[in-house]
Amino acid sequence: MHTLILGHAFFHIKKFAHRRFSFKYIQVIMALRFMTAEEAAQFVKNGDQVGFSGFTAAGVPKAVPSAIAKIAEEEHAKGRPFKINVVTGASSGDPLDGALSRAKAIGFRAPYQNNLDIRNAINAQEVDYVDMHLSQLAQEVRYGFYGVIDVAIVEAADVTENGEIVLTSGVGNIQTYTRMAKKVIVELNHKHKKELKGIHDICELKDPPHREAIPVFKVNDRCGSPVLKVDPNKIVAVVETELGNSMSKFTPIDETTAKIGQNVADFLVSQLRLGIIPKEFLPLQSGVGNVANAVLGCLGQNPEVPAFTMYTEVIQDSVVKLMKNGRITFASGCSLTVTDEAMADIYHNLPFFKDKFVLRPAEISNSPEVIRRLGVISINTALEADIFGNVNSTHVLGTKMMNGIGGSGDFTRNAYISIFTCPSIQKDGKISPIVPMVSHLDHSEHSVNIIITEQGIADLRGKTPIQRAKTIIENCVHPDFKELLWDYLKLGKTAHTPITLQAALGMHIEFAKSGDMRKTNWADYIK
Ligand code: 0RQ
Repeated sequence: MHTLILGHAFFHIKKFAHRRFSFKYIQVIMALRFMTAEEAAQFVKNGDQVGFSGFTAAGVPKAVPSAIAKIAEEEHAKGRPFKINVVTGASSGDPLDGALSRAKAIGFRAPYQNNLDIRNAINAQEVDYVDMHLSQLAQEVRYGFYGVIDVAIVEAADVTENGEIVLTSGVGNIQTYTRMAKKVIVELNHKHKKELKGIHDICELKDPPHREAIPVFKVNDRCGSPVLKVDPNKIVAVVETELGNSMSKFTPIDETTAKIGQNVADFLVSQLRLGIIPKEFLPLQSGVGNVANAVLGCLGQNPEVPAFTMYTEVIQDSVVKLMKNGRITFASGCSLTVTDEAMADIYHNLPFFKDKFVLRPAEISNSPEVIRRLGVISINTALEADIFGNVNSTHVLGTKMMNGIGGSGDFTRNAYISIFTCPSIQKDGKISPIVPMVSHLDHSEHSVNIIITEQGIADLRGKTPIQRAKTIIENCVHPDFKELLWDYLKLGKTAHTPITLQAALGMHIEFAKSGDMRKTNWADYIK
């Protein structure tokens, strides 16, 4: 069945001789196809569509993508084309998006990225980027919207001869990529322990007309298997690594972020007091970054808030901390996007953490069905929001792709209460993220319930467009921009949504012209 590469097997057994191997394990090692990342990368050909495991930098293969990038550079130096299509769970890390885009080796990319090099290539139209809801890619690949998966590359903490794989710290869409792929490459990462087995819940949805309900009724319900099952005949290579995720540390929380975090926590407590949020509380989803950390920190400290759960996509360091002091009782996600220190802490206290986390495929962690059923409260960050409650999460000044919509749409559209946060000013006060009309639309007024800046809270529920505009300007806009936005509102003729077409993007036009939205003069637009 398998080609036995004995030389490599013995080399690797020697290299990792400090580990205690059972006879069975050695048998498995010898049965599998061990080779170097460079050798494994040869299985990937120009024009292939490659599906990678993981979500954010967590659980993403590292050695083989970098080796593919080297092949691309060599091919380009010889004047030959070499590009692949890259599909993942979400963003990846520098060894994947960074290395491959620097090598000009990515033709097509979906569904999300947050890496400077690939962002520049996307905005230069060198990479075809499809920015999409993270819950949808696996099923759309299955529907055949994106053609075949030639190779799937999966990071594993353990692999058996039967093709049972224990994933590492992120899942993504690998259940679909490995099942559909013609070839599978395993990166066996010894940074992770096979004792992680049990933390994952791997299942794949059936497609219509056979789709069934997802039996997740509580955040900790399981509906799949602790291991990823792969046809062992498709495993063409196993590459051993010891590479960490190199997750960047968070910058210290500044005054603005702390105030936003406090405002979100105060709002949630107000809803708890009113009985809108039940006394047991509801599961939270929070995006990545400092605001999420600040919100969780404030909620964690508030004695009025009971110990709570998370139904989210990315589990960050702050969750690990709050779990240790009993403030978070369970977290369901798609990845442990934690620093190396937090990961080491999880491994050190694995028996404590193991029944408090579950890592699921993105189509389950971000499932609209489950999010709606559980009553998840979503908290995400806006690049800009308009006075009527529409939100832009993705495009700087309407044109340049920042990261992508990620899971923010999956959660916002289906949340019990959807919250967006942003600071009231950007770029030394020259930009107001609250504008008359968003320059790109990701989340519409129909899905956005609450907008929060460090200035205050705008509750948009049950309000008409004009009432929403007044609440947002009054409560969320920075004092430097309040008068400008009140004046804009006065320009509007009586209508359900009183926009003034010729001025609606005036603040963006002014920024493009002078570099400062504060200089906007409405008279320039309504001559
Ligand atoms: O510019 O980089 O030059 O300093 O944009 O802004 O305030 O640092 O934003 O890092 O919190 O990210 C929406 C992008 C916010 C993120 C977004 C400029 C600003 C700065 C970045 P510099 P900040 P953050 C969970 C759910 C979509 C995906 C998502 C995101 C830079 O949260 O990608 O929610 N969300 N996923 O100065 C012009 C404006 C601007 C602006 C900010 N209005 N106009 N420039 N900037 N606002 C995660 C996953 O899905 C995995």
